[in-house]
Amino acid sequence: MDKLIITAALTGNITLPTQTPHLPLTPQQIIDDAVRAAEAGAASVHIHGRDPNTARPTTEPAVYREIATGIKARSNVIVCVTTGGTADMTPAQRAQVVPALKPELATFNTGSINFSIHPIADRYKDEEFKFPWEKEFASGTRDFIFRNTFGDIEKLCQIMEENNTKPEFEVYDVGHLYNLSFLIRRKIVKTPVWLQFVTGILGGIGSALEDIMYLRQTADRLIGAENYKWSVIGAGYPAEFNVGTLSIMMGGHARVGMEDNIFIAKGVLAKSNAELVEKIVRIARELGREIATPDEARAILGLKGKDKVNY
Ligand code: KMH
Ligand code: ZN
Repeated sequence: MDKLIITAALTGNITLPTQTPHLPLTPQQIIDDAVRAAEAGAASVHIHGRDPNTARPTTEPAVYREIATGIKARSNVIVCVTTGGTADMTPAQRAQVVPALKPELATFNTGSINFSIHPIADRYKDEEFKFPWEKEFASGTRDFIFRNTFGDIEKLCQIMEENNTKPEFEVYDVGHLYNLSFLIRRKIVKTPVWLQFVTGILGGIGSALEDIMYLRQTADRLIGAENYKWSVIGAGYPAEFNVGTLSIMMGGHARVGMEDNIFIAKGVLAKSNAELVEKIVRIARELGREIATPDEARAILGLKGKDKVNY
């Protein structure tokens, strides 16, 4: 088995500041958390930017540049930028960070789905929200279609290729593997591919053992076991650690972090992203799986290297 690539997803764009006081929000907090997560064992950090004044998710390239530059100055960790954006952003706006930063890795969402966090809005009274935008932001996702049409995907493929950025393909359901296999057959996407199976999102596949097995078997059948590396993102607790453990046992890789889950144990908030990384490292060690350094992860994934980014 390859050494384990741990990704830390530090802040995301669906976790609300109201949900946890430990969510890094400002560029400096995100940089500090990235460095600590890397010291704990993360080979890659997945970053989203937030407006420094309002904490609202943003695709403003200057914010991403500040975060990526700050991380690069202090750590060898791989920086994977999001192209996910939020409900009010067009696919073109979501992609603009790729030509701006030419990162080693960027997320690539492989199909359109309902993507909703509206039940979270119902958990809080109006006066409990920390920021004025949060309630509407969360409840508005009831009608949100996360748009990733074939047209959007083709454009993003071109942008990624032009900037020599490797896509981290986010697969939220089995149909997304069929989308990817179509793109591979049409030679729009080249193998080997790097997949993240995202489970437990309201609108996508669940986090049951059978779901993971089925994603894996379908990827083997459609893409070929030798043509991809895979990781898992189990949204929520305990899914983050349950599907992570399963992936560690099966030879896949694992993502943890407050974008996906805010708990370190049942009802106990994680105090930092590093704490979540430390837990998955402990699980991996118990199961005899070694942890990949950033350079080992670069070799496993075939990345261009951090001397070829534009920040
Ligand atoms: N914005 C969410 C709907 C990614 O980072 O690429 C999904 C998302 C995933 O942001
Ligand atoms: Zn993300």
